[in-house]
Amino acid sequence: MLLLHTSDWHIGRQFHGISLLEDQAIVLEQIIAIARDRKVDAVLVAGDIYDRSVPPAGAVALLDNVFDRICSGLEIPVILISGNHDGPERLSFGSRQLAGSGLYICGSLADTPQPIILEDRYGPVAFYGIPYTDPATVRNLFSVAVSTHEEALSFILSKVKENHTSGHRSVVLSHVFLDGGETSESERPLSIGGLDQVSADHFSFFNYAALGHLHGRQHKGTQTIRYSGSILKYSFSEEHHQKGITLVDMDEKGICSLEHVLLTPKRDMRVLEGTLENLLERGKSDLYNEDYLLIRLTDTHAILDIMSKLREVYPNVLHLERPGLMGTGNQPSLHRDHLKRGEMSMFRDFFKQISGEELNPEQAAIVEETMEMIHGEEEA
Ligand SMILES: [Mn+2]
Repeated sequence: MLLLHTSDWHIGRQFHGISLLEDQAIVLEQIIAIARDRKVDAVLVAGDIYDRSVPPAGAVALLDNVFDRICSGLEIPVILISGNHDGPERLSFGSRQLAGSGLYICGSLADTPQPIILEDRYGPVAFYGIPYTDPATVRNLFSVAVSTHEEALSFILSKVKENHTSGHRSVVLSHVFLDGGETSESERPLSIGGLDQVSADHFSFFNYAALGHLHGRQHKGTQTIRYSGSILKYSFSEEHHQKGITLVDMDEKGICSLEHVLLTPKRDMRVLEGTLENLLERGKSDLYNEDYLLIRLTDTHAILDIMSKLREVYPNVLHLERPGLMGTGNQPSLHRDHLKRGEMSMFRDFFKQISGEELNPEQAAIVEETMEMIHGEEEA
């Protein structure tokens, strides 16, 4: 049986005020093509389908189209669980009806986890979709004393294991933070205070664990306890990630061989560093000038209207850092005296850019006097 494992779609996400819907549609189109070309038997989406519990209309329309193309168009079943960004009840709408047409939505936690059974030529494979849940929900639903994610997961999986028909191959979908997992800046913590991590050992019962939550592709414990990673970079900290999906080929005995297939975004996310002059020059011949950029400007003097200058060559500059601004290299100091020393030279730069001339001694004296007056008032 060939499975396509993906997670963390975050459809409808905004990044620095820009909608990523078009970028998401492009990589989802690639996922549909992989499912078709590789003739996969099921598509597994391990949570964070949407970016918010109440997603924008465009995000719902995109997801509806993607599932229609996979389930009806290609006749490939889809199994998905909710993540910590999803609203479980809304995501579950119509799920009992949809299961009949091959769209299996595990949105809310059920009291008895029932497997979804898919068959290949060797027999049945049991899929267990565990929607994201917090300890309080498990405590209330089952009247059981659990206070950490570890205890909650352990309890739920013990029920799964009780219900499992021995001899059946099995796959679990779960949206969790595994102990020692590598994080990025785009995951929202599952809880405050560090009681959100769970041990990878819980999943060794299954032939494959399709995990979601961490946005970097990785595995823990064994190769088959695995995060596929998100479909796009959702923070500049993921600059060096290679986003894609994982193909899982499961044999008669449940042994899995894995393959990572890369997705190609329309616009990549990159960090560029240099002086303004240098970057403007580079931008002219940069084939990927529409990428989403964080720019770290190393110039040490004040420059007017940097963003619009940069956007003439790099239209999607989203964030600007100026580590060299205060003349302290990479460590901008916010010390008050330092700021005072720096602001006179900043003013000289500013004046020169506006008037085209150097500040003369009389003008400089007026500016210095004014600044002292301002700081005197601040300190009074
Ligand atoms: Mn996520």
